[in-house]
Amino acid sequence: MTLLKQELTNQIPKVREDIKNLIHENGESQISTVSVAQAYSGLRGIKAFVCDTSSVSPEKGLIIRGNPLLEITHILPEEVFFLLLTGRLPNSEELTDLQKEYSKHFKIPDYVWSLLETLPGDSHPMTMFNLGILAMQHESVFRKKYDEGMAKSEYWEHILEDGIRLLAKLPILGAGIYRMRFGKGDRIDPDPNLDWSGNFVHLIDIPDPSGDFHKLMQLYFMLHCDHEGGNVSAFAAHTVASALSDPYYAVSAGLNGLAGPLHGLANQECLKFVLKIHDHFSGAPTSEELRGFCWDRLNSGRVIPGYGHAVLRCPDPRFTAFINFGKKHIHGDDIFDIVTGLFDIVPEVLTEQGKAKNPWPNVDAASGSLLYYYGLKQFNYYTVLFSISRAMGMIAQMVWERALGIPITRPKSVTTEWIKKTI
Ligand code: HAX
Repeated sequence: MTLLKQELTNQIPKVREDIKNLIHENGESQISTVSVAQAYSGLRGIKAFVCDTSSVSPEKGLIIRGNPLLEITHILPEEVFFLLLTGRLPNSEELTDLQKEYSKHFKIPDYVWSLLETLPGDSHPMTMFNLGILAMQHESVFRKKYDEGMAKSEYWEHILEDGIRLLAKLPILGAGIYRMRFGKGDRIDPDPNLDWSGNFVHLIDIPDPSGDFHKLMQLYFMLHCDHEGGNVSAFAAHTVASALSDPYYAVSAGLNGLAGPLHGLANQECLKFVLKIHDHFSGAPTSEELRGFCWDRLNSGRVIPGYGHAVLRCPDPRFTAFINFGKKHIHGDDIFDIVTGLFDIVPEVLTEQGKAKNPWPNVDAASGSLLYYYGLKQFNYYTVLFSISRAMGMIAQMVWERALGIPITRPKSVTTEWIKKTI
């Protein structure tokens, strides 16, 4: 048994008991109401289910198990996964134990690569990535145990087992897709002595003499890990997993939502937008030129990618973390300068336009410029990186949902006629 599983085995009975008592004593207390406008507005702001892995404060952004994001940007993705699941950071023995467990499950079945090779050469990397995950559903331990008749109390253990096996493979799957899709030659074998992000850097084989690209990927994979439960990808994964579909089905479903331009695909759209500005002005424009470019975009009826958010009402701390990294490591780069220039202009422009409730940048506004700087220039690949990381949050949420016996998701929809009669 991994030390991570041991820790959860200790915690779960206490949390089960605590929640049982909470429901027993306060089960009828109201925590939210729903207005007619909300029913027509993507359920915005309705507090209707629980996610303890992380929370998002409109004024402070992402808080992971009580830790404001900017206070833990130094931790490894492996550490953040342990934190999401258990509420505390692993000690060095627990960290090594988890990394060792990952290294046992690096192998991606050959049929996955064969399947991906049959796709059209210009397939979107997210399609390839999600298909790869779905194909590996064949390997699900949860599914096999369910078919054998496992007890409900054991569900979480096999969700965790599938989750760890899947997480072990994701940087390898992602890097293999990068090499296949962009003609980078044969796949490279993973190295069990490298950390999760280090293996990714090793496998895509972008030269990294300073080690800064490795540091960027550690930060990148850490920052994107989770964003509470109500965003499109987490909620989709939560819903699918609630039907007892295994983590391969549920993560793939969630990531199909992440592939939308209003969600995770915004990082690709954002760099596209920045490169367009660069081409248009043959370099970094002046503030006035940038302002005019943003207004032209808005006046053509399009959103400014990387800005706005359904919950946040402040600059996203994930954006701040990336900008801090860029300011430390990148000097005299037009693309990064355009990104910082946009931060000076866009909030003002969006506020003047008066539509967006949050004029501030989100996570996707800065990440692409850093990847581009280090030589990862194929921007239609960027959402795959987001996905490799976000799977951690989805899996951590799923483990707890099954541990707590949360039933199948089934909110009630109503008809417009019903609303008119009822109000
Ligand atoms: N540029 C232009 N207009 C914007 C805008 C932006 N960046 N953000 C919001 N608006 C507009 C909306 O399109 C909406 O217009 P309509 O009334 O004409 O429909 C209006 O402002 C009100 O929207 P809102 O309530 O502020 O925002 P929503 O909660 O509906 O949507 C979005 C949140 C993130 C989808 C939105 O801000 C957006 O489209 N942003 C650009 C795309 C983007 O960066 N997405 C990534 C978000 C972070 C994420 O999930 N990453 O994975």
